[in-house]
Amino acid sequence: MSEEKKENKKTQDLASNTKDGTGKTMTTNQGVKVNDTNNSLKAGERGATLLEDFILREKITHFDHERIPERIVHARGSGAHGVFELYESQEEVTKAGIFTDTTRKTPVFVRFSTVAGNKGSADLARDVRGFATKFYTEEGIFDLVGNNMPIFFIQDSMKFPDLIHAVKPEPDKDIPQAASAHDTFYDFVSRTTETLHNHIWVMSDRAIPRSFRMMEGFGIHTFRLINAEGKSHFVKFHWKPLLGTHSITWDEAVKIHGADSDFHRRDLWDAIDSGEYPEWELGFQIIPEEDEHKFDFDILDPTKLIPEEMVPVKRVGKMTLNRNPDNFFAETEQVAFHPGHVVPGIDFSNDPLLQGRLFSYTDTQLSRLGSPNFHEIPINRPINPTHNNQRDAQMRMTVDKGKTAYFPNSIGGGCPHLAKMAQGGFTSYEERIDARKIRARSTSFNDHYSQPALFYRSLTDWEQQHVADAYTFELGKCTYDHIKQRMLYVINQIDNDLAIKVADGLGMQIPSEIEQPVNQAIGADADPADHQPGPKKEYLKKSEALSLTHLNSDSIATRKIAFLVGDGFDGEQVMKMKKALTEKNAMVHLVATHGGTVKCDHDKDHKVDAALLTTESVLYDAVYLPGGSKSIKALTEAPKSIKFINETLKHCKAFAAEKDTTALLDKTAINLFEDDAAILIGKQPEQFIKQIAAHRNWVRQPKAMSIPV
Ligand code: HDE
Repeated sequence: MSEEKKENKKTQDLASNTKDGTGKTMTTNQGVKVNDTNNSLKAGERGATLLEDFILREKITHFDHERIPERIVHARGSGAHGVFELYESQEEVTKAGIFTDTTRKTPVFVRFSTVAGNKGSADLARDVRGFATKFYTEEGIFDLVGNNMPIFFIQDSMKFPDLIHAVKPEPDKDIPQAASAHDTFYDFVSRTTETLHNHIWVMSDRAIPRSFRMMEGFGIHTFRLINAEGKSHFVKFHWKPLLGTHSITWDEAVKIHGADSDFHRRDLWDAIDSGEYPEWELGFQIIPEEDEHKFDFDILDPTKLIPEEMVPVKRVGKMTLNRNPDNFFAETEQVAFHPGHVVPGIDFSNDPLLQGRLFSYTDTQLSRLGSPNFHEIPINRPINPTHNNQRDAQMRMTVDKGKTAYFPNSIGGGCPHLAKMAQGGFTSYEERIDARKIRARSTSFNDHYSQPALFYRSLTDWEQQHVADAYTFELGKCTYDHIKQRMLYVINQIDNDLAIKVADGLGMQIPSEIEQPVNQAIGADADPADHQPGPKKEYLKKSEALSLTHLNSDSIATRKIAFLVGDGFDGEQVMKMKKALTEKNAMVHLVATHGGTVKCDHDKDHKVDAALLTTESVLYDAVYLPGGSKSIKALTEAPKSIKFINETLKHCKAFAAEKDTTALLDKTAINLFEDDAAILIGKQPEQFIKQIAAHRNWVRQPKAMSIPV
């Protein structure tokens, strides 16, 4: 491990609990050396097993209890360690040490996740991705528990169980797994119009990212930052990936499900393992208190984003993920995040979704991790010392000395003592409140259509097409016509062109009116008329930052490129292209007509990374076809190679081939495309590199859709 990683205070802290059995003798949990772990103790060689066998009992008992309940949402995930470094002090807005002290390297642990599927589901489900970061700061834990989309489905925590019950598998048959394309979800969405903004993001390519490393992250809620003078500013947190934002097509997602259901988890692990550390910059959108009511929407409403054109994102520091966990269960599974874990300098707003979350996250750990002592689990404990009068409970690890577990006390010298605010004691922001206790939704939250419409308008043509296709797919899986009709009605309120495309795809008409009010998520005594979505406003024509094309990167680092070869491939061409790509830190795989080794035209053996039979084009970012007549002949006789190339073309990826490859290319769909910037025949590696960095040539899409693979 590098010196830098060893210096990470959380890594040092975890070391006291890390065990390595290499070179050690096996013992029982009680420390007794084990002589035989293969045979139970029996009454005679062929006799019954004896209850006395404490070695067998311990081994089986531990195994029987290995599982803990999976997370009720975000069950499937992947984690990594890293570090956060601040660019310059943000003391004008916050007194938090991580945001004022530029000399610190704050340890972090991040967990990415899908939301709806269970722990064993596939990575490429169309879904929101969780993006949860635990900062182990000198002043305690700060958790930024966000998602890869800047808004949420609902406005009040009270609706969360309804939302999740609607999207999870239908309770009678427990189907479908990790999929929102079913009746109960759309029954709920079409009646709860506040969901429409997050929902349209889920219909977009944001919901099928190429990699966790290529997604943005958002804290969603408006939080507060508090400076040393006690002044508060509202803030929205953003993570911006330095690799840019990239997605894949739905057709690829469906195929990746079968080809590698661990695609995202493997991608994160492999990148960190090979030293290609993913990086994100942390951004603040700062809103002065006095501007709270300046917007056309309520900044406490978590279904609204603040367009970056209205309040720019200031990048304040960088997070680098540089170490894979040693143990998935101990770290990634047992890590417990909580949006209520804040440190002095950070505080909450009255966002009613955030307020409910502040209850939920400790509560859920009590059933998932089994005890209020979950903060003592190594991955969860802070790097600064903790002292208080909380005591006992299941699995208590700390041995608290002394007679007193109460405050105030004189016997214990009044300890542990309190910290004044000036000494770093946490004090809640003294917000002025003058209100009636009321169970209601603010009418300032009533605009349900303006921002979904802004999002759709801000997308490129091809992104819009993907959204229309996604709605058509999802609603096509619903069985009740009245649900589809309500959905068409509300989509039409967002955007008429979009609704027409979806209606055409479904073979249905857009209803001009529906029998009940659209929004039914109201109290029994409320007047429905007061809670219908307000008129669509257009306070911004477009927000460039909402399109995936907004964050670009020239880097091809960690992109996976397949070199398609058979015996007799042109070794010099392959060496030249491989050198050019790997110098830019791309990963090259020789994909051959068979496994083992494959010969180049100089009769030299090269290790095959994957046989055509065992891999799929969807696992790669681009494909290169070198020459060599024998190799091309072998590939021509392997039908999978034609499918491989056709899929690469269909998914709008960069494809480079040498000139003497026409015997194979003529059997593919390549002749459909003339002057395609990302289809390069006999061109230099530099041009290929440029196209790989661009990720996709989406202008190819309309024609590419006609390739029948
Ligand atoms: Fe969560 N959420 N959530 N959530 N959430 C959980 O906590 C909950 C919400 C998010 O990798 C659970 O430890 C409620 C918004 C992430 O371990 C649970 C409400 C956002 C993760 C829970 C929300 C999130 C969770 C399940 C509405 C984005 C995974 C296991 C009031 C800002 C963290 C657990 C990880 C996990 C409750 C809404 C993000 C049950 C009640 C909004 C990334 O406590």
